[in-house]
Amino acid sequence: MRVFITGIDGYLGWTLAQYLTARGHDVAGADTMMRREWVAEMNSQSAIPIYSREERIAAFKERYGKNLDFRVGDFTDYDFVTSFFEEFKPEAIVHLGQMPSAPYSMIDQKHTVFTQYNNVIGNLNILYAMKEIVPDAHLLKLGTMGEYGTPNVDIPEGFFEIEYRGRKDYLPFPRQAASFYHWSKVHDSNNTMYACKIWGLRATDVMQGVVFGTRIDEMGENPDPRLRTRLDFDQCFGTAINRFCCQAVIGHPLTLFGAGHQKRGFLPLRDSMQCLTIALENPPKEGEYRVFNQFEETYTIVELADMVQEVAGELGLDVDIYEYENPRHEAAEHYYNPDRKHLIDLGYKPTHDVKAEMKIMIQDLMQHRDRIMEKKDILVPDIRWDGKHHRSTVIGKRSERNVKA
Ligand code: USQ
Repeated sequence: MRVFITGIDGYLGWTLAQYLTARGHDVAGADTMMRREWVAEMNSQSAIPIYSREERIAAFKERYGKNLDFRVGDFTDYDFVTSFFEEFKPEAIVHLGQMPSAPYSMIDQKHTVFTQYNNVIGNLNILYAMKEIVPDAHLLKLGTMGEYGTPNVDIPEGFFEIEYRGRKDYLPFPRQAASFYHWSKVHDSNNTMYACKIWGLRATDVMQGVVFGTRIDEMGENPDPRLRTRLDFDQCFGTAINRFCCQAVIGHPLTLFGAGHQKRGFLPLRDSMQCLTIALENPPKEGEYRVFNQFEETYTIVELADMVQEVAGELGLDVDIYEYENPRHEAAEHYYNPDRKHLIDLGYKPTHDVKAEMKIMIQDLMQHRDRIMEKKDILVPDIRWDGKHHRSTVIGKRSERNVKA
């Protein structure tokens, strides 16, 4: 299948290009290369060194024997999108090329507007380009579990049956996002659903949980460093487990926001690749807009911090867990029970061994301890949802209350 990946230089995109090529798909892609700049703006760097576009393309050719058409371009530039589609004629588009950070979107007016413009307009351009050039292609759009927020009822996969004043309907489940970034994804979901309805496009909207991990088997046992994907640990682009593993490697206390009772869906990088591929290889029907919730399991943040502490301990790393003042506006205690049936029905086999994955990560990261150490001062967050930015203070060591939680 000819698969076009937007965001091919990113954490997921660079990995997916390899995963799909190893399975015999024909991949091309584009990237603004802006992720590299955003992380530099955070005064940070990827813990795993990443190489230039040219070096990545050369390593790709050596390992997979294929010339990768990987271009630099902006998806808010409609001419760029249409000219690439005209040439490559994708059968599927995996849209990963967006600004992915909740804290980054909450910095100030400029960052909020940039996030929503970049994400919403880029997605609209892709929808229009599909309609004009490849109307039968399948859009696999990366959404987020964060679109739903944390309602006090079970979370279905996109839609639910509702009875109201004696009448029934099958409607989109309410979205209650918790950052302007997450709202940008909600806007994308609405636009994508509508485009399928009026133009007969086919799309899968993936509500993905928080991804963690440093590698996939396809990269090889001792991967060529040019094939490795990035791994961020700053407050904006590092996600919870990835940050905790980096913190453990340098002996920095794990940064629980609040007591860490927030519950989220998580999945290893290899599961994310498996799920996206299952969705690609089982496309929706013409005009169908479907929603998949994509995660391995739900955990509280403190459960994850405990696991990282335990695994780090087995590797001889002594690490504390601290509670910090939560810079975000999010529910500290809440019900959380999302479905994830669609992907399982199509054959998704969750990895389940989260600790084994953490162990691989920590071992990988131990080789790059110096790169994390160099940036240790940026680990504690200072971007706050109320706009009154200041570095979060320590509330105390992981509390007794948590041990019983
Ligand atoms: N958290 C901590 N300590 C940290 C970092 C995070 O306690 O050092 C907590 C946060 O308060 C939050 C939870 O961990 O409750 C998850 O935070 P995160 O930064 O790992 O993830 P999030 O901001 O939700 O965003 C990430 C990705 C985003 C994706 C989303 C999926 O950056 O692109 O959409 O995960 S989900 O969370 O399901 O919406």
